[in-house]
Amino acid sequence: MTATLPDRPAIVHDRVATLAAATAVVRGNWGGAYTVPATGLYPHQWSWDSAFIAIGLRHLSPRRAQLELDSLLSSQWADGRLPQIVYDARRDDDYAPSAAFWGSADLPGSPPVPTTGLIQPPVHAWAVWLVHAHEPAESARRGFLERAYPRLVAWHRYLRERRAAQDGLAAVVHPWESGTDNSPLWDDALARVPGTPRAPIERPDLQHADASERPSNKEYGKYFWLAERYRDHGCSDADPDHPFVVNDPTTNALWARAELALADIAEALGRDGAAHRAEAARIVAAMEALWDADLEVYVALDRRTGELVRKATVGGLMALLLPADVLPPGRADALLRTAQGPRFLDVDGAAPQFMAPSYDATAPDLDPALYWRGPAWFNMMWLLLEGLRTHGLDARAEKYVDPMVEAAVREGFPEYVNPWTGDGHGTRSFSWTAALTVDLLSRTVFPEAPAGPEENERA
Ligand code: 2M8
Repeated sequence: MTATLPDRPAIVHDRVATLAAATAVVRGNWGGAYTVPATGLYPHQWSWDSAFIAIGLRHLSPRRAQLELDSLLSSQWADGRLPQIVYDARRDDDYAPSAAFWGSADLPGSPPVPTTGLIQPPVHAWAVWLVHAHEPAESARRGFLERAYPRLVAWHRYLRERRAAQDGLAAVVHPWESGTDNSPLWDDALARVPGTPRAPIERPDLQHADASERPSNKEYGKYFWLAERYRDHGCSDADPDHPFVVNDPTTNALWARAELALADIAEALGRDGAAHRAEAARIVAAMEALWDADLEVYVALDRRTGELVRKATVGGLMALLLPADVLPPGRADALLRTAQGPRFLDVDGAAPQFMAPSYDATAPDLDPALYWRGPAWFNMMWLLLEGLRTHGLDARAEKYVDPMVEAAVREGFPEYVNPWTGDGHGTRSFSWTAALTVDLLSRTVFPEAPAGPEENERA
């Protein structure tokens, strides 16, 4: 199969070999009940990573995909939150902040396993639905939806009651909660956060990734300070002076998308999905507060100042995951213009990006190699391709698949890449890069993915 990347000669990549290589990475990172994002840099279970990983795993082993999500859902707090990280106690020195830092066992309503108190974007209900819909008989046989549905409802209730009480939009209280950790969207809010935590700032991450590609020590000081503050208030969401409270466009768009998935799940269980569809519509209506009509993208809203953060990021396009009739009139067209324009895919440009940068390609401070400040991420591009498909641009989406997965395999399934050259950055053998490669190839190229040894687990 021939694919082209800008500024590179035609590339020959073998879809069968790419699928096999991606499958090997996903299997290699399996830890028994879930998949670590990367064995060195990220040695625990991460919340939204598990959702993306399950979307790939469903092609390899529906049972394993269910287990991935079941294990995350079983780490739910009494208030419904799904934690950002579920720790593997055996690896507690290998990532910071550690389970010991959070001491979740001492916090009210925490689960029996050690976790952080923070959250990540709510893509889980959609992942549960995609895993179910891939093999409904297997899902029904194991009662997957019956088990997941009440937990997902509780998770969304946590967002609504604890994070969205003020204006109907879910707020993040730490950049880690957004999943887009050091996006330029957080710079202004972080500016008022002290960088002097009590705990020593540990950086085991720098043993696995180049310091120039990770957040700085200055940023880490603020990250630790904010995490301490949230923990010291019992992770209760009741701290009126918490300095970082921001409405994130990615979190809210994915929440609305996940409500539609909850409606599908409810209906598959013979219940009424109408309340979930109404909730999706309510979130979309609340998101009008985040719409920037000049940039034609959703942006962030700093709840402490009431100011919009008027910067275009790939997360601001995620409302494309919602059908046109759920969005305000004309909104899908505006988002598609932005997605395909110079800030992101630049489809009519001289050297179009082969993946959407995480941050506005026309911004003078874009850095194509620096963590969430310009490089392209495979989960965001996968979501954007889903968004194009949602609005009937299947053929356009398909054109990106080969260059994207070719870069993934050539660079050893990197955490992120330069959106113009495809050069890899961050850690390698990164699970969601490999899992989403499996997904893209399995469903668009190989509807019948080669069966692996896990097939035996179906018994
Ligand atoms: C990155 O975030 C973690 C903190 O959660 C980190 O930088 O140490 C982000 O890319 C996040 O989106 C991702 O879930 C996590 C694990 O892959 O890594």
